[in-house]
Amino acid sequence: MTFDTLVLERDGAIAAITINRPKVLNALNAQTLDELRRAVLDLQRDAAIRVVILTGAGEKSFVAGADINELAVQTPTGGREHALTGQHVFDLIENLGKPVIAAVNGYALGGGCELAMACTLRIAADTAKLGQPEISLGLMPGYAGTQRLPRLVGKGKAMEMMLTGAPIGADEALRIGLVNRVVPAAEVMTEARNLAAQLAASAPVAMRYIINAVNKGMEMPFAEACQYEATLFGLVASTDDMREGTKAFLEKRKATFTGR
Ligand code: CO8
Repeated sequence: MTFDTLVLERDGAIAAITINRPKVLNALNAQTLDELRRAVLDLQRDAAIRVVILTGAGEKSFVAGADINELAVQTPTGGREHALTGQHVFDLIENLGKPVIAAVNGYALGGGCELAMACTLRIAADTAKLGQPEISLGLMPGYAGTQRLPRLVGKGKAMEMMLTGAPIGADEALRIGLVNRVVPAAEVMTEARNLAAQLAASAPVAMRYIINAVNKGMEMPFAEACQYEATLFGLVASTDDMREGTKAFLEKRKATFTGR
């Protein structure tokens, strides 16, 4: 599988996708979105891959948004289709069934912030700037930012960020829960790889069900979501990894998970 606008690397159980359009600060055009869709589906099918890292090429930017050259000439129907396409790709990332870690190495603006939010976890460089500046272009978020941002940081802060369009720094993003960790810029990939290695050693079926229970459960009434959780718990109780994890604890040794 070849790509023009991103780089896909595999290293054991960890894959890394790098959005690779540094001349435009890794802005997402239609081709990038499509390549991202293909890369993500490929990684979903690859049982050897347990964790994915997503980052941007260069030192300045994760993703500086949707490509404004394309937005400037969009039509109403085209704009709707474009938004739906982006939402579909980001849904695939959110529901990949394996953790996706965003290594936010710089600007995560507009579609870039929305992409980071679709990831399971976010590690930000201390130099990162995150925000939804669409309003300053006479636009609004269209890759589900109006939905994921309030779910992550609460309605009030999300409204403020989207209505003012003002980006926030990494420390503020950490404070409001938009990112999980902040590290010095030079260490963002190391931190992401260390976290990925830790997660890759965990039980993958349990991890898949946790991600699924959180994502699907947040869309359900509480009691229904608890029923759903219990069903997944029943399924996880059928795995070799559950037997190994509990046995290893009782035998005071480290568990070795096989993914079965
Ligand atoms: N699209 C296209 N080109 C871009 C983008 C972008 N989003 N961001 C930066 N670039 C280009 C610049 O035009 C510039 O190109 P050139 O060298 O040819 O002039 C190059 O990247 C470098 O950028 P700057 O010179 O501007 O770099 P600075 O360090 O001065 O500034 C900023 C960096 C602050 C990040 C600045 O580039 C900026 O404000 N970028 C735009 C950020 C933005 O508004 N993003 C949101 C876009 S809208 C969006 O994402 C909507 C998503 C939902 C779409 C739904 C479907 C319809």
